[in-house]
Amino acid sequence: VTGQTTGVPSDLCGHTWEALDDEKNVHYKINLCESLPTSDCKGTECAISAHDMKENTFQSVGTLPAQFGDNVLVFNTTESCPGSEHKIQSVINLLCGKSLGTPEFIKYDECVHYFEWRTFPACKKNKFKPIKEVPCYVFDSDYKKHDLNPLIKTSGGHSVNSWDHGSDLYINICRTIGTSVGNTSSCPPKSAACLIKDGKAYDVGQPKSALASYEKDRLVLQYETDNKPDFCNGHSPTVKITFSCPSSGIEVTDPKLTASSNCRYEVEWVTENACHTDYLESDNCTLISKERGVLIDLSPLREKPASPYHAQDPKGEYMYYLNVCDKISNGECLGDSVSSCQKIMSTTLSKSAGSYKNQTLRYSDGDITLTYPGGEICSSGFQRMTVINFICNETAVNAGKGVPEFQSEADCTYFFSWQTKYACL
Ligand code: M6P
Repeated sequence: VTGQTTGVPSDLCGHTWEALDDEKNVHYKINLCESLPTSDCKGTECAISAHDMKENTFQSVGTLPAQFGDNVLVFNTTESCPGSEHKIQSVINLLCGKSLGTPEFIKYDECVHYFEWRTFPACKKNKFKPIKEVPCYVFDSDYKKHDLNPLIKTSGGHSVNSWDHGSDLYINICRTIGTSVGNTSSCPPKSAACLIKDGKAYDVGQPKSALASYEKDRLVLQYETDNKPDFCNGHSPTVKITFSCPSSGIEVTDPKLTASSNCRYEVEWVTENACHTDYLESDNCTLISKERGVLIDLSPLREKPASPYHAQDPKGEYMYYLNVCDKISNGECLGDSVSSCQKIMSTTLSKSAGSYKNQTLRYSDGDITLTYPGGEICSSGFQRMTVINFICNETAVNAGKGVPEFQSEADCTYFFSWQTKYACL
């Protein structure tokens, strides 16, 4: 059975995805378009398997074909749910996201396994569809998730430090550079690695296969292309990017070119983004990591919901109301869990730009960010989202608490910076 026949977005086919219920210790494999090996599914074929890691048992929790409509995928089974009339099922709710993303386990209720997946095929009008993108996360042998989605640029690339001053290498992560602006504006849109040499831009690698891991705390992404620039001595360029999670005492770095003979580029990037996600993220207002010697607590920034912080954009078009790790209720953006509200000054309208329910506090490579997803939907299908970057300032205004400052908007994601003593570690 193929995905095409059921209308499953083809961008999500061709890969076995993984998700984790870390409370119950269940590891899921998900293939929307082709059956998994029977060894994953207790002897039958299935599309979604659940591996109970405590009991070491496997179970089919969904078979093909999926029913697909309104961005919801439903996978049925023929197995009865003990103590009820219905059957074991899985439901995946697709939401518009700016990259391929990853399926996330949400809950298990009455034999139904629920997942949520923020992914570009769920957006309207192909809004964030790249030329090519590959899955950008892995589960390691300890079933810990490593996710490089935060490094993906919607378009453009990261600059690679190189010893060769005559040329500049740019890489996007897991995704093509696309039609971009700035330094990569002359790059071939289908390249994910682009070399600018003597003022000319060359495609030196396109994404083909998913991010992989062959060794603990090291992730590898490989790009290739059929394009053969003259300076490659007859070879087709390849790019191998190795990401490593810094172990104690090792500093994070920018992406660095470590080899480049005959256009075989090797890039090394020591970044905490390569570490497992539970080391980097928290779903509440504190982030404690003994291993890293990190203790972040943003709860002193929380204000009364009726008197939230406010910030205006430089043009004065919008006023934003924000709270930290809590809701706002100042009469704008009605809703019971709005944490970021955008008031449109020329009208009486206001839009929720995100909620503290499902918020993420993340500390990676020195950056503290708080993300509020789940705001009101834009015409692309993307739910407005707020990202606040907290910066250490021991002498911040407002008795050291500081205030949010609006930075920019990119396709219904709103970025703020916030200097505060509570970001000093
Ligand atoms: C409003 C504001 C903007 C946003 C725009 C999106 O004007 O919320 O920040 O970019 O809506 O408009 P649309 O839904 O038409 O894409």
